[in-house]
Amino acid sequence: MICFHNPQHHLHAPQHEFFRGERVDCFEKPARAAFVEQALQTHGYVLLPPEVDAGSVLGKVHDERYLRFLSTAWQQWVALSADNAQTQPFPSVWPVRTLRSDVEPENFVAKLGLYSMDNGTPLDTGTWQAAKAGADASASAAMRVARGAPAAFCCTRPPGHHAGPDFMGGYCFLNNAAVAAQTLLDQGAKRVAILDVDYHHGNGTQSIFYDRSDVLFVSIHGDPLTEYPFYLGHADETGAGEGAGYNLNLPLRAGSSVSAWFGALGAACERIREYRPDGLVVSLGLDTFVGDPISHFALQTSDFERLGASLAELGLPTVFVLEGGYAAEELGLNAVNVLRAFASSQC
Ligand code: Q9C
Ligand code: ZN
Repeated sequence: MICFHNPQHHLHAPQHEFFRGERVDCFEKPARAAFVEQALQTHGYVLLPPEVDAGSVLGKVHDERYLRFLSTAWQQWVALSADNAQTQPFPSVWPVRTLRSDVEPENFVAKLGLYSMDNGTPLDTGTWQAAKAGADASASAAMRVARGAPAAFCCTRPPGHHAGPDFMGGYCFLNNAAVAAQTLLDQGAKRVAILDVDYHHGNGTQSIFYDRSDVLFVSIHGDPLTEYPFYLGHADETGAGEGAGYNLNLPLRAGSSVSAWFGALGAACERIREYRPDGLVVSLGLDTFVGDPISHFALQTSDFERLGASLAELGLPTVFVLEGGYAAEELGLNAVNVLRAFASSQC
């Protein structure tokens, strides 16, 4: 399988995040991608650097105002004080209900709140460079599939599926899966399905395509009643306007069994078949793994082979995009197991 990687991912390496009120080391760290790259190479995969500029596609899935902010945020932060180069900015105020989000404030932290859904997504000096190169890698994988490759994998971080049209959150800045789907459409696909198997609901991806029928979004995730992102991902979110009927959420309670998870995967695949898409984008979060430190499903390393084989049965040109997964050392084999089982079952 064709694999793209993100040669700039290490430029996003924030020091800490907040967890239960305490500063802790970031779960979303460079070692994650390094372990996946290493496992891919061990299994004979070649890692290609990005070969497409995602710039124009990014403008179709994110708001211009947000992209302008994100691409200059670190410079804005450091311009406030030279010491800021050693300090991570965090938002502390948000435009919740009744407050205005149409006027961009001049205060930097207020801007950061306007463009963030949480305080768990720290910016670093190279966040934009890393996120943009990741979007380029995702567009590159989609472009290869659009040109006839049966499948491609984008090995990148930071992840993307929590990033919405105009906000970052959940360690995500640019929505790589949305970039892949939009690339397939721009290259001639009429319908694209996105299947999000990350433990957390892909709220950003859902929001980007919620009122569109050319992208079907299907997600299996921890029930937002108790799991991040909390405020989206319920079963009654089925799409709006043109997009009515083209969004399917399959929430499972935290602690659900492996057999319940594969039951949901069966329902997801059935809906995707019915949609008859020209291509599939898989938001490949690996935080469904039993050993994940922040998630509560129980997939074993061998279950990722079963996932890959099930996806191959759809018989669709497929772009895999890495999302979450925080048991860093195990990510490599879990990712490789999905890809190898997919490739060996694909007919
Ligand atoms: N502050 C992805 O898997 N909250 N994002 C964790 C620590 C956010 C996970 C709690 C979890 C986001 C792409
Ligand atoms: Zn996740």
